[in-house]
Amino acid sequence: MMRLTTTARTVAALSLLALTAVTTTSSTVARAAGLRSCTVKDLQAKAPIGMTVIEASLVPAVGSTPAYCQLDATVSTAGNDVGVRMGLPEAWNGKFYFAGVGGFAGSFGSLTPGLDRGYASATTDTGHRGIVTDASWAAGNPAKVVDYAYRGTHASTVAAKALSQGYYGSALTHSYFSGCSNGGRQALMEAQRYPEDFDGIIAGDPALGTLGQVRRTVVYQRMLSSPDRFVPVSKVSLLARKTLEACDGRDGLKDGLISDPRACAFRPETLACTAGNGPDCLTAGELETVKAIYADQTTPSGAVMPGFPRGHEDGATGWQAWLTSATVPIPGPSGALEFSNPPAGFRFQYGFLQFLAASDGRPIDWRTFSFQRDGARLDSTSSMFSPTSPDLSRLRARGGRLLLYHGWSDPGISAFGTLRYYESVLKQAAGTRPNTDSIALFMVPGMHHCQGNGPGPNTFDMLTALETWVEHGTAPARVVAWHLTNGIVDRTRPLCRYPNVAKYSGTGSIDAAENFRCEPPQGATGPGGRP
Ligand SMILES: [Ca+2]
Repeated sequence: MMRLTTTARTVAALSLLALTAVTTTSSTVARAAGLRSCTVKDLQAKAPIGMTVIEASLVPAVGSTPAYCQLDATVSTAGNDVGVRMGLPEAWNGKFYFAGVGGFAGSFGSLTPGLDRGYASATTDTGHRGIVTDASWAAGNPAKVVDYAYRGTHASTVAAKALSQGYYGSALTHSYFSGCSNGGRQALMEAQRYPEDFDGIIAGDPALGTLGQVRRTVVYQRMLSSPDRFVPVSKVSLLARKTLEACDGRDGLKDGLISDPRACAFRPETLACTAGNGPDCLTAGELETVKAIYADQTTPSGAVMPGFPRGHEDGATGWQAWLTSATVPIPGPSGALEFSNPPAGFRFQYGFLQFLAASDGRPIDWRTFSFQRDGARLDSTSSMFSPTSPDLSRLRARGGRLLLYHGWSDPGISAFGTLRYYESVLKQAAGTRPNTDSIALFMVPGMHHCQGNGPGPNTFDMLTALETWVEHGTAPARVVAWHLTNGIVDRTRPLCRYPNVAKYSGTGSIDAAENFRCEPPQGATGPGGRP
């Protein structure tokens, strides 16, 4: 037997390794070039009619995201082309994921949550390009308006599902949608209009369309009618301190969180200045604005536009970002007050009334809008933008699931609106079976608008809860949320399926989820109720 020197053995071993490497590379290349080619030409061959693939490239694995084929495409609708982005992972889990997008859309949602789990993933710009606060694309473009309202999401979903099946040569086992804010609105539109598109749908902090926008208009008309109505950041912080002092313990645990604002009966009038303005009181003008934000507004026909829950008003993602602005409004060219740095809520109501709301296509001036004069102009577009139909019978009939969540302290879209919608669905379904087996709601204490924002545990994984529900029939009862400070988890807490709330067991850290149980709430908190 030939004796190999150390060097020879090393060379032999290296050759074997090299051979293995070549073999592996060859088979990967063969698979990629054959079954799963990521070129425009090969993807186009598998795309459905009406879908045009524009760009495609393989994206290497990075961090928790596996290697995938990314493609951009358009899907034709009547009078418009809708942009679609897809990510098709090499290691596929057999399922489909669609990501919603916020504001007035115009860009793609993140595919990462789907790709990281091996989903064939897709998202749409809803038929136009632009920044999320811009609605000017809608002027003179009724087809783009319909696509933004609901049609673009459906058309993209149908096309992206077909291309995914063609790409993998296999049927999809399950399809899921997840979105927050306008993405939550897209989610509800899918559940109500196209329940065959998804097996499971997550609607987070959903925008509820026309009345939500017009409520903002009504509040800004008052807020910007006089300089003394502006509420500076320092006074928002005062309000947040006082609501917390009054209401933290009302949920049974002094933990810096108002877990159920319906139990918080704090009256801002108790902060009224008695001897001129000062740092620890609210002037009459400031109080007017605070009360308008908390209060329900009502249309002449009696429709309620819910106010905002009390608590956790301050912070960079709180009222100053969405409702009141961080900078003092100043007189514009006409002499009327204008925001130099408008809060997001102002930008959205402005764009909505200017470019989207009127069925006749003419702009509505937010400052002079009146329900008596202009209300009828909103009627025919209202159902197009507003995902408020309580009838989910078609979703129920096919065994579909809708999972809702909403930050109790969301200053952008009132949590009371989502609670009302949830209750309207249960009421509509009363007497049918299954009643509550197709919809679940999780209220998130101390969360501002969508995940990652606000002082409460605000980051959580609803997709796993939804997968378990859809694929194994186990409805979610408890989802653990966590709060991060500088990237470090400093509190975990269960979110409980409504109407249950998280109750401290009485022992152990109040920052650890395992020391909390989900239980029915104590005390009187009626349907959609207020204290
Ligand atoms: Ca508390």
